[in-house]
Amino acid sequence: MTVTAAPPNRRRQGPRRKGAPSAPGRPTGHPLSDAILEIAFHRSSKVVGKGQSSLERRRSQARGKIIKSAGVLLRHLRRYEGLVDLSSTADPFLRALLEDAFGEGRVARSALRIRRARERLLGLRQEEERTLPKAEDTYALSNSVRRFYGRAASVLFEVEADLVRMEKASALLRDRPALEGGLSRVAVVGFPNVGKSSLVARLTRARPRVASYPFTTLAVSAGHLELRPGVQAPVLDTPGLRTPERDPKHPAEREALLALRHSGTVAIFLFDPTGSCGWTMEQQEGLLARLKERMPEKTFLEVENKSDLLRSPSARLKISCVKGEGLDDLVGALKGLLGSALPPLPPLRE
Ligand SMILES: Nc1nc2c(ncn2[C@@H]2O[C@H](COP(=O)(O)OP(=O)(O)OP(=O)(O)O)[C@@H](O)[C@H]2O)c(=O)[nH]1
Ligand SMILES: [Mg+2]
Repeated sequence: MTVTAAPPNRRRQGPRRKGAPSAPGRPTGHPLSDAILEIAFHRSSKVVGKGQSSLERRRSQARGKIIKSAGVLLRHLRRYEGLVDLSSTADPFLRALLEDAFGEGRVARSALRIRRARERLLGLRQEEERTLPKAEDTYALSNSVRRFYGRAASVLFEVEADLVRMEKASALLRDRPALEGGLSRVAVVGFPNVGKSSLVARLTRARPRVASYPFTTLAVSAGHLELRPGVQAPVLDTPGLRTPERDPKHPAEREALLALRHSGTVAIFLFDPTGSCGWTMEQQEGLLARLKERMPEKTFLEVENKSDLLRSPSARLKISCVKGEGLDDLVGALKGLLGSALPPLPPLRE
């Protein structure tokens, strides 16, 4: 659908037409497109024409306005299109997070629609540029500019939802860590409130929020543990997990599952045997058993936290994040398990 938008000096030209970019501050169904159009039209309103005669100056000005506004619009669309890295080299966890939040392929389709909108804009610009030399008077010239503005506005309005989606997708990923590390990426998982963030703070320089209530952590973050000089493993702090089912209701739990699925071969499953987290050992063991069933390729390093309060008779590693006990043993065990995921040591010099 093509609509006609008013040129930037529309206030002098009477009431705003249907579909035209709105006055600033006026709520519309396409605030992002409006904002971009506003910038483009404002910039193009500054264009002055050159030429011997008045008609030639108006012709050059009309051409300049179309080229300037198209340039601004194309730049903005290109920026939105590239807001999120959707290439096959993008982190699989981040891609899975986007699929979970927006639906399969939705963000990629939005990027594609924005690219098509750019192509359409380019086509419209060329079309209008071709008509300018044929314009015989200033009326025809301003008509040409107005037609371009209107068509450009229609193109942007059509991708408004896609622009919004790209912005939301980029905001979702903004706080997420750039997760390198591939196979050596270690996710710390467990029920809420068992001390996962406390452990990540102990093992790395990261300082995630720690508090005595469940779901303090709502998004994955990462710190780095030095395994040997120059080799670091990203350690992922994850939100608490209460169910291993594919589709938990809480988005933070889904994120924890995705982080686990897309982390390396070794994960730490953290228990709180004191029950002060709010869940019993039976419940925690049940969760671990289901996770093992669902992800048989993973090795879960089973660790009991809060040993300053309770040391159970189990054979599991015992740590206290509050006292800093047992952490060396934990790091030693991690290094052993991660051995094959690490790059080989450089050969010794003779
Ligand atoms: N006594 C004792 N308390 C601990 C220990 N580790 C953590 N805590 C406490 O347990 C509570 C939860 O710690 P967090 O590190 O926030 O737990 P979490 O697993 O990250 O919690 P969520 O982010 O909500 O899933 C806090 O009050 C911590 O101080 C420990 O070794 N001993
Ligand atoms: Mg936490």
